[in-house]
Amino acid sequence: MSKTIIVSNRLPVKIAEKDGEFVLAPSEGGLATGLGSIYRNGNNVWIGWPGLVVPEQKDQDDIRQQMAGMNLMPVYLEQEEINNFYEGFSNETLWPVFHYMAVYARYEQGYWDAYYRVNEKFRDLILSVAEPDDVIWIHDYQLLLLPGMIRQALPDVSIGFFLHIPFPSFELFRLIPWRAELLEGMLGADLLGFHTFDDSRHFINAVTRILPINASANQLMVNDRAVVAETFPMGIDYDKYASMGTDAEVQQQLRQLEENFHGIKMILTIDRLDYSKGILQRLQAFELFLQLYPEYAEKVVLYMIVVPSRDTVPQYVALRDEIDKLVGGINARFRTINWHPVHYFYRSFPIETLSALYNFADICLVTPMRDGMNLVSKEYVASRTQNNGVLILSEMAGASKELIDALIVNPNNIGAITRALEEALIMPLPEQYRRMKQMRQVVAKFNVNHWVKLFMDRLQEVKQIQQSMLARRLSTDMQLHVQQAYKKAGRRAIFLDYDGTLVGFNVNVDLASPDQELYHLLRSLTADPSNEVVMISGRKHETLSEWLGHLRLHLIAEHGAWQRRQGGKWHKLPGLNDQWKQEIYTILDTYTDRTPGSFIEEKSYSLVWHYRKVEAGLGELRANELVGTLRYYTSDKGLMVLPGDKVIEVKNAEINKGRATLNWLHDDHFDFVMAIGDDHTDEDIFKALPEDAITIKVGSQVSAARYYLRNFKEVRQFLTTLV
Ligand code: GDG
Repeated sequence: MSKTIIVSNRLPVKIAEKDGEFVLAPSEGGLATGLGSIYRNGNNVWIGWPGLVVPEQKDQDDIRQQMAGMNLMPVYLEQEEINNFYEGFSNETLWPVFHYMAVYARYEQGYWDAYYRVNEKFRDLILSVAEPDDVIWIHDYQLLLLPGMIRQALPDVSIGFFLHIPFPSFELFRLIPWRAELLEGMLGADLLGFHTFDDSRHFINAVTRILPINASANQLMVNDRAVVAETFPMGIDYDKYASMGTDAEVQQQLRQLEENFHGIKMILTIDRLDYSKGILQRLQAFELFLQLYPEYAEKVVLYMIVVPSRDTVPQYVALRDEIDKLVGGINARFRTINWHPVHYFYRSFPIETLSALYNFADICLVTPMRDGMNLVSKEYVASRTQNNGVLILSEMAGASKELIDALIVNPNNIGAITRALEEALIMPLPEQYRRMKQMRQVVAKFNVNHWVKLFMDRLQEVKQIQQSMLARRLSTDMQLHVQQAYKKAGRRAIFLDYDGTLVGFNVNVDLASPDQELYHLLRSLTADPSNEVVMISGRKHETLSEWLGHLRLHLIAEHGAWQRRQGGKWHKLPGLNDQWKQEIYTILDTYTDRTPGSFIEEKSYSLVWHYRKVEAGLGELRANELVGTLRYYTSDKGLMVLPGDKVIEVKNAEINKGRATLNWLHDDHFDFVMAIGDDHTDEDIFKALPEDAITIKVGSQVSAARYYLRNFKEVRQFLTTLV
């Protein structure tokens, strides 16, 4: 039976050493809860680092054995690996760049080497237990190379990947010297999950800019494998936070808080120590607030928990010192005999304490500079079962895309945070109820179990898409069938598209003339008297004459506007008009003027706007705009707008490769009909031909064709096997 393997840098476990013995206890993080329903079942397992260095072999064995009973498997790391892989590449290279703090990033070859080696270490342990029909779900930025490494060893295994931190814009990501390797690693997965739409968009953008890979919407084709990048905003264990308020221990702590802070409004903030969390800016905002609104003296406190983290990294040490200084400064400046404004704790607390604080605090202030999601904001919302309380939330946190009823602020705007604090403090109860109720509904519905289910279901769907694509691939076996049918047939009609089908994509349209190999292939194909080979292209008839006119080929040009039987003259489709061209030309011309690198190609019955030489991104943007404009102007003129590979073509609606194909076949009988093409316009041929025809799409996108081949090289190879 297939199993599920969860992989993350840290295992969901706490290990304490007591009298030389290791005591293991499950840790209660959100991810552990959400995935608990998975990894604890049957043969399933969670693989990761246990969180401490265990030098002795016998201790390693002891922990491994204890973990086996908990469905956990440890990857042991040495101190050097923790320094370079974890604190180094993960936290001093990837973390700052992915959180838009590129000035903090260090690009050290030694860090990268360790990152690579540790990813290999994870791979080896996974491969020792994984089987081809297992599902592997890998988490987070410490393991970006792992999907690719596993894919190499197990080409068909199902791999999901989820990134818990933001994926930065291409302009940031490209700074990393190993950017291509990182993307290739990630693309080993079948499904890549991100917290927000922007993250997945940035990822797709980085892939298409850095690697020779095309995307269609959120699907990327990686060597024939469809890889999907999608948004799965992570949720929390809603029920746990919603019900914890009634826990005896929490109640006890709540009473204590009520006693200590009677008549005082509490502003709560909870973060791991990190420069991405905006802790300094938040303190500055609170200081400004106390200065601007002196009437709140003795009436409000900032209750700030900072959980120690990464305190061997220099920036974190510096940050901690600065927080100390700022807190000290504010308290010294504003405190009275009965009151000091900032209650600051640099330590972690049991979850009961957090729950009591979530229940007690009037305001939760969450202002990260960047945050993948931010679970604290959701935990506060889930805890507010009375629907009162106000959440102030940074627009840079992934959570702000869902919790739109929070007071949303730009964390760099100290003035705005200050105003939001005042707004929160005076917000009428009905308004608090309205906002909190909406947010609680969101957090309740999109909880962590929902998140896990959505991701796992989607991963399964992606696998199915891949399998159905695979079934269409014209494999060597299938080719054999086609060869047999070809041999048996007495009369054959073969329709071949030109660009993208017989030759590759060329930035210069005029440079795509046939090479010697292609001439040779076409000559052999047409030498067989049983073959009628039709070159059916969108190119101008003059071009086809010049390149191919001397061969024993039938030619159809401009998608069917012109036809020439072998040895005969060119005929154009009767009744076509080209009066429309002038007006449309003017529109295309304005786009050409605005878009450096674009140009217009004029054919007898069509106009083509080319943008293959335009800056990546700009071309697509203008093309989208242009299609919109053209649809409006062409709707009443009997014209069609066809977006293609870096082109947009406008032509008479009567012209269509499918119709041209049927016309050509009219009144004739063939016992073997085959068509090969790569773009939109070839779909008309595939649809027009009878079901028993051999239709082959070049490229594995969705198509009406029965089979597909990967590229023009495969087409040439395949045709060669026929002759
Ligand atoms: C990364 C991304 C993304 C905090 N203090 C204590 C404590 N906590 C718990 C909170 C919360 C968790 O830690 C913090 O989660 P965040 O989401 O706020 O931040 P990161 O740790 O940076 O997490 C983040 C997340 O991954 C999930 O994808 O949201 O954007 O950076 O659950 O309650 N727990 C206990 N004591 C504490 O003192 N027990």
